[in-house]
Order: sequence, then C-alpha cells, then structure tokens
Amino acid sequence: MTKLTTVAMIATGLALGSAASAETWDLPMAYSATNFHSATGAEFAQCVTTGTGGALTLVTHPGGSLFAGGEIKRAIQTGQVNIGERLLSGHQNENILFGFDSIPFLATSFEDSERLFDAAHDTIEAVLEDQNLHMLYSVPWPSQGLYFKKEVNSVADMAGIKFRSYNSATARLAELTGMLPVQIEAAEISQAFATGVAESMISSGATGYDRKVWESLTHFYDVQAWLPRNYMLVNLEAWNGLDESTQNVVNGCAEIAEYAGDWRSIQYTGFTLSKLAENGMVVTPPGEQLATELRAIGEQMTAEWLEKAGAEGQAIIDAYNAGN
Ligand code: PCA
Repeated sequence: MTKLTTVAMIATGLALGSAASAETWDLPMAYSATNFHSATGAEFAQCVTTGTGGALTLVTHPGGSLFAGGEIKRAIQTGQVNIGERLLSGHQNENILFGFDSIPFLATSFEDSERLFDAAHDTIEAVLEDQNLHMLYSVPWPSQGLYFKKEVNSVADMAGIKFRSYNSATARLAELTGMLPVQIEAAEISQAFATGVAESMISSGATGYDRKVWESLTHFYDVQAWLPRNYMLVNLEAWNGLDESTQNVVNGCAEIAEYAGDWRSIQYTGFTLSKLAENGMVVTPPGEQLATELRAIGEQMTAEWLEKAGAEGQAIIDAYNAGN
C-alpha cells in the first residue's frame, strides 16, 4: 500500500494499525494551572502520553475551563470525559464517606493524613467503583486555615461574616460559628472577595497564594483543621477498555504523580504561608480561646459525621486510631 493511500485511509476514518487504537482524552481540573495539583496532573498527562507512545494522549484543562469543579465528577461518571481531577469531599452530600478527609482535627499533619487515607482507601475505592469510577491517585492539600479581613480571637468575632465554602463540612463549620456560607469554586474566589460576595474562608495557604487573596483579606489563622484530598478519577468502563500495557503505563505514571504531588504539597505549605506574610497578611496560629472553641465545634462535627457514616465510617476511624 502506498503512503498516500494510508494517509487517505486515516483521513477518511479507516485508520490502520496502531493509529486505529490511538485515543485522546480530555482531562478537566478545577484549579489554576500554576497550582501544585494542576502541575502534578500536567506531568501525569505528559507521562501517560509519552509512555504510551501517543496511544493514549491526555490533554489537561486546568482552572475549571472545561468543567467547573462541581461538575467534573459527574462528567467522568457519565462519560462526557473519560478522566479528570476532583476534590471528593465536595460530594459528601452524595455519600458521607467522601467527607472522611474533612473531619476537623482528626488528621492534621501530612503523616496522619496519609494514614487516614490508607485506612479509608479500600472503602472509597469500592464506593467509586459502584459509581462507575476508578481511582488512579490522590494527593492532599496542605492543612486548612481560616482567612478573614479582620482580627478574629473567638467564634463570637465570626458572627454574620460571609464565608466561602467548598464542601458541606466547610458550610457546616460556617453555620456552627454563626457565619453565612456561600459555596464558591476556587477559580472564582478572587472575584468573590473583591466584590464582597464572600469575606472569609477556610482553605490552604496554597489556595490563598494561588488566588492572591491578600488583595482583599488580611488575616490567616493556621488552625490546621484537616487536609482534604484531590483524586485523579477515570471512567470505569473507559479504564476497562484500555489494553493491559496501557493500563500499566497509566498505573506507573499515577504512582509517580502521587509521590510527586505529596512532596509538592509539603514543600508548598511553608512557601505559600511565607508568601501570604510577604504580601502583608498576618499569618499566625489561632489564639487560645479561638483554638479551644474550634476544637469543641470539631468534636460536634466529628460526632455528626460518624452518626451519618455508620459502621463503615466508624471502621475507617477505628483503623486510623489503631495506628496511633
Ligand atoms: N483549596 C481548595 C480545597 C482545599 C484547599 O486548600 C479550595 O479552597 O477550593
């Protein structure tokens, strides 16, 4: 067959040989391209594309440009896209177990977060498989602190403040502290703070840095509430449709991504907190009263989560505590 004929056949969709199985998958991500999760995702995509010799090409779309954060999981489940990255605790309303990583003051260090993830891994994997999803890797955000545009020394100081939430745990925290929750994607928060739609949030130094929140906010209290996780998820049918050698490459790249993402998250913690301070924010641990009052709220939220999560939730916490 002449070269020209082959080209013509590919062009008319009658592709031959390896070209026949080459696929391109769009990979939506919610956070800005410069964010460390997005950087890890971009490297993962490159690793898969290179490793499969282009048989599977992953094209990342950071910043919520293809699907907003809240839509990514459904898009993968329903096959609108085959792969994407998502903060799973944002779907705690669907299944309370997804919120295991947003229980206040349960696991507040990277080490504890890793152990908590190990304790929850198989349960979360099974819940995802039931939803036509397969987990490739997961990376934690740095621990969560409170941002305000004034000094706050007690829960009473928070009354009436408009609070940006990103999942139901953050919304519940707002309710219990007398604040007014409004759910806003990370990609939209600079705008929300600039226009006064929100005046505070709980998040990492990483997100505060990525979104330059010092333009609107003044205080960061490093309360170290929890470390929520992002997950790289793939549509289960699409995953099962890949041949074994492609799956092996994807798994290898996922392992590297998880390692690199963890490392980046740790490094980014100190860097971003110092950048908040350099840009004029007060970055400080909470005062004693605030810390004590938040702990009491944390205990209530833990009890509420356990009540909803039942035996499966309790088993995660027990397995985690058994390692303490
Ligand atoms: N940043 C994300 C989730 C947790 C975090 O640190 C956000 O604020 O949306």
